[in-house]
Amino acid sequence: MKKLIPERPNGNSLLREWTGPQTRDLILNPGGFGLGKVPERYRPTATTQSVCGYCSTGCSLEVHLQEGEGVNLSATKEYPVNLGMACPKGWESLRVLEANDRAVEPLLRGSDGRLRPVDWEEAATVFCDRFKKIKETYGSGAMAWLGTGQITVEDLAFLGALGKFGMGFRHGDGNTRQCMATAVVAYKESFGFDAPPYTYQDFEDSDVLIFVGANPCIAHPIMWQRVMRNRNRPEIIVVDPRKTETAMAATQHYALEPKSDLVLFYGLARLLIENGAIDENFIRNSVDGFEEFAEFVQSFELGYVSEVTGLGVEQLKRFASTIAEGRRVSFWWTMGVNQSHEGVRLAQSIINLALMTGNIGRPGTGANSITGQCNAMGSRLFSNTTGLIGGYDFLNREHRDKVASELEIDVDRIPDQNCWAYDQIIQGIEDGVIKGLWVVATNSGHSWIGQKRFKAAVEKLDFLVVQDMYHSTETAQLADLVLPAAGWGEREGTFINSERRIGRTRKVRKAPGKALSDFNIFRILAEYWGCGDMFKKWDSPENVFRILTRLTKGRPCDISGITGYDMLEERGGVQWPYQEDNPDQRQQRRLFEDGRFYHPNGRARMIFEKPRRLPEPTCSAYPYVLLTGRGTSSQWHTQTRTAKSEILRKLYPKNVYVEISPTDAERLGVKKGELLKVMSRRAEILAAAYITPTVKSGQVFMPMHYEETNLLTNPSFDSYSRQPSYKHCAVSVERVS
Ligand SMILES: Nc1nc2c(c(=O)[nH]1)N[C@H]1C(S)=C(S)[C@@H](COP(=O)(O)OP(=O)(O)OC[C@H]3O[C@@H](n4cnc5c(=O)[nH]c(N)nc54)[C@H](O)[C@@H]3O)O[C@H]1N2
Ligand SMILES: Nc1nc2c(c(=O)[nH]1)N[C@H]1C(S)=C(S)[C@@H](COP(=O)(O)OP(=O)(O)OC[C@H]3O[C@@H](n4cnc5c(=O)[nH]c(N)nc54)[C@H](O)[C@@H]3O)O[C@H]1N2
Ligand code: SF4
Ligand SMILES: [Mo]
Repeated sequence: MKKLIPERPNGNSLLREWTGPQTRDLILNPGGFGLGKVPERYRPTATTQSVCGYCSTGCSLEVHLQEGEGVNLSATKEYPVNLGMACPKGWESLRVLEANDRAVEPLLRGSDGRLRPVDWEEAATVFCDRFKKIKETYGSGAMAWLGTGQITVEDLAFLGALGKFGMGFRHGDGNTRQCMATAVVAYKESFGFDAPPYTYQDFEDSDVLIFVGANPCIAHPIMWQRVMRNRNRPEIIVVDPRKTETAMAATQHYALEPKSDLVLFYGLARLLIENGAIDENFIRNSVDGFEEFAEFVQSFELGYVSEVTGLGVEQLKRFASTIAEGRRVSFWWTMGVNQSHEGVRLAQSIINLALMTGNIGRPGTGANSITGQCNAMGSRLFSNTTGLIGGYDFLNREHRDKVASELEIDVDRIPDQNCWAYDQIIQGIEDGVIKGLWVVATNSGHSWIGQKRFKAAVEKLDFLVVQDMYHSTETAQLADLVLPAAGWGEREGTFINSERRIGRTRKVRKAPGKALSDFNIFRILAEYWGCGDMFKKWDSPENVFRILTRLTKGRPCDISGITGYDMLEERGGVQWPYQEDNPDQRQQRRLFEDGRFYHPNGRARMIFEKPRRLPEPTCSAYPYVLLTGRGTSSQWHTQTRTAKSEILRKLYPKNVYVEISPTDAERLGVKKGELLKVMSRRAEILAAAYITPTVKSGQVFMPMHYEETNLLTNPSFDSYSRQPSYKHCAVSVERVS
């Protein structure tokens, strides 16, 4: 395979294997054959590359083939993302395809209430008949889908175009609402387009890295390895109520009160302005709204900020002076920010800090939202849910015309309104407005905030279709029709990672039984629906990819210069933008190098607002804050995949646990491993006590990987992005005596 990996500007070849400090347990192959003798039957005869299908880091994996079939994996050394590293989930990607609860044929619920196998013809006929009946009876506003950031760009585009333009679904959203909606809205308002500006090289080039509500040691382990390669002896600051693995590795940890971040960042902004630590030139040339912002933050005096955040005045001063003294300061945020009742303004308060200190558009800087799933970025641009496919706007007539002409469809098929968000879809089901729901590659019955409500709501549907790799998921169990899908490694396409890099993922296995790739499922359904003609050119993932590249022409995410999959492979992936005319050929590119943003006047905007009250503060009946998030680097979300690897299962606790501080444990008289009753206003669950000083007194932490967690969480949302605030609700904790 031809490889073209250019030298980095500093002369270090990306081809050179890295030998610096590393978290060995994260990057060693924990059970593959890399360390021992390779059994005969697994000796590879060829090797190919494929981007990993879990997290948004987007590592490239070397898939070793025997007679065309993937039998083992290692990490690609030459890929600019992971440079020869992978985490346990990546290493175990092939094993989870072999599980015995794979969905191997379509399943239809009969009048006896049981799911029975049917063939694809019957499944497709039932799908179309039932949805068409709903449409005829109640109108297209009664149909919705929930998609994902875990299928390919081509699949997402197909689902979105088929759903809205072909079948006339009015509503479609996805699990990226649970994850990235806040960053999307924040960037759009501040920069004029949803545009994370960085490249992973920035992890290595910074001299100050600030992680807010992010735990990359667990959630993005290979991004963290890139931080470990930084040779500037950087200050690493972590802002997280818990002393996470990342906080332990940091040089400064600010364990603020949960959800006090907005006050903290306004307070820091005030300090920086007061100390003259701002970049006046940059502000003058590139930023709108600074004067108003400077006035607004005046009221965030040190004493007040200290009281709200629980951080000492000296700590606050040290934090501010670290930013002021840094030459290349990068700000990174993930779910501790996005999943908040005021997430959008919080993300923008981080963006404001980067803008006013001129820490954007230069190496090692940026206001950088880290995405979650392998293709969350693809979902943002191409899912045709929140935004019109290709980075366009449903409300803009010119945009609709352009998309219609590029896709060769009648413009009247393109809605001129935005559709409902995830929570509104569920509300719509509760209200009896939505009657048919199609769930693709997400497990809402486990992951949705206030899970009980979701499960009760779907009982009201006339028709629930679940398209998944496994028939055993919490959501598939509720379905009227289960469509068996191929998983990672069983289909072709592309993912877009956190640094906007488009990479190829490949078919190296045949899907089991009658399972089909999502792409082929969409093709079949289009035919049976009677809109196959609209998609006659959508006959292979690569052809769809080419259609999409043309569609983006002229947008900030313009990738019209990418000629096809070969180009992605030859270059170690390509970051957007990559225009047809005179594209920037560098392999590592960041946005805003010229200080120009995407608003019509080319300037960025500082946006701010008074902090809001907590939706559910603690009280005497529910005195603890429940924090939730990722538990280990070996667990993925609702565990439909990772629980199927024997090796991964050894790396994390089987049953649900709750992390509690030694102080609270002692007060309650709780011993390690003892069962605790955790109650919120919505539910009561049992979880084993895990006593640890990493959580503070008055707080408890539960990983999201166990079904119980979202029985407790409180369905509250950011009002601009409608992203759920998963990381804060009030609970009580008791011994089970
Ligand atoms: N192993 C593994 N990796 C994953 C995933 C997985 O399931 N497993 N999922 C992927 C996905 S989709 C995503 S979105 C990412 C998520 O990646 P992260 O966001 O890094 O992970 P989380 O653990 O959800 O949340 C990060 C931190 O936010 C903190 N936090 C909670 N409340 C607050 C607050 O009020 N303020 C601040 N500053 N911090 C707070 C939590 O204590 C937690 O440590 O991970 C991706 N990577
Ligand atoms: N309490 C709490 N809850 C949370 C969070 C939190 O921090 N705390 N985080 C939220 C976040 S950030 C996220 S992203 C969500 C994730 O929530 P989900 O999206 O519900 O989680 P997954 O387990 O990844 O579900 C993906 C589903 O798709 C299936 N699947 C995998 N690959 C394919 C494929 O190629 N095709 C098809 N058709 N199916 C496939 C899997 O088997 C699985 O059932 O959870 C959210 N929920
Ligand atoms: S860090 Fe993410 S992309 Fe890389 S191997 Fe692990 S799960 Fe896959
Ligand atoms: Mo996510």
